[in-house]
Amino acid sequence: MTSRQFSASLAAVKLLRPMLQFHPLGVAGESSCLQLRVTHAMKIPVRHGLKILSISVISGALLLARPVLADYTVEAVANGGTIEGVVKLSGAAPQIAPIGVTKNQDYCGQSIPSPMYLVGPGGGLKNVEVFLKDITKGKPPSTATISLVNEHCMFNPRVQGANVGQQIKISSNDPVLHNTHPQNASTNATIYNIALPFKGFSVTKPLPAVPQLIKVKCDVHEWMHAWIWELDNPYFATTGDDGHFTIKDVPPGTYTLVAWHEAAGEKSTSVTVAAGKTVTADIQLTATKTP
Ligand SMILES: [Cu+2]
Repeated sequence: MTSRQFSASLAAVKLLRPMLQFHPLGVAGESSCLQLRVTHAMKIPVRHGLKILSISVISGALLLARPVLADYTVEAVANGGTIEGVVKLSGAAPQIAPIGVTKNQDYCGQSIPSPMYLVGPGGGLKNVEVFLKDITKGKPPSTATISLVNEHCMFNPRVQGANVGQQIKISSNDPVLHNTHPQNASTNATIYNIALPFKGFSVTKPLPAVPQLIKVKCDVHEWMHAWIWELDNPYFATTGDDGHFTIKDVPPGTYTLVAWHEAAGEKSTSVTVAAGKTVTADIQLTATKTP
């Protein structure tokens, strides 16, 4: 880090200090100067929804045992089935005006196309989170660290799924000050609030111990939003550019499949999975809500 970057960091911290609430469980992972270093063993209490078998924090390295999800049992899935489909909007997508950029216009530009309704050539809707709601056993939960990047004055990805027990790497590819402020989408309770003062800065944090829909905002750029569906089972997928999704290794049975979109709302449907078979579950959402 150069002295100029360091000075910029200090200025950013002073600016954002009133807004920042560093989470007591948080441990910065890759940040180079604002990193919180923990050098002693630390006990973390067991919380509802997640039993952490053992945690040791030694010289800044966080070692986590695999979490045990409260209402989900891991078991081998032999000859599981696949759920796949395409999420579409019924009717044409509403025309949403571009975002008017009000800050850092020299870098962010004057306007940014709205990412709300991204409809592919075949009518598929991007950024829909599709997941099983009531599955209680099956393949192991996801453990990889998920990523949320501040990039071109937007968050990337805009929507993603995750499991309780996963960590999130929050980073910036922009040479402007951002902050990343995840909140419980129902209560607006702050989960943590991370300042990202310069390009290349990153922080890795644990996701909350309780499954929830997380809404992420940047307080510097009010148009920046992202959503993380934190779930207690690994059967989820986010639709891509063509609106398609695939959920694999599902134990045979009948489940509730939920599709959620930030503006088109949520729809549930029943889906029956047979051993070794693929079941198609195409979903239509209605674009009733506009900003
Ligand atoms: Cu920002």
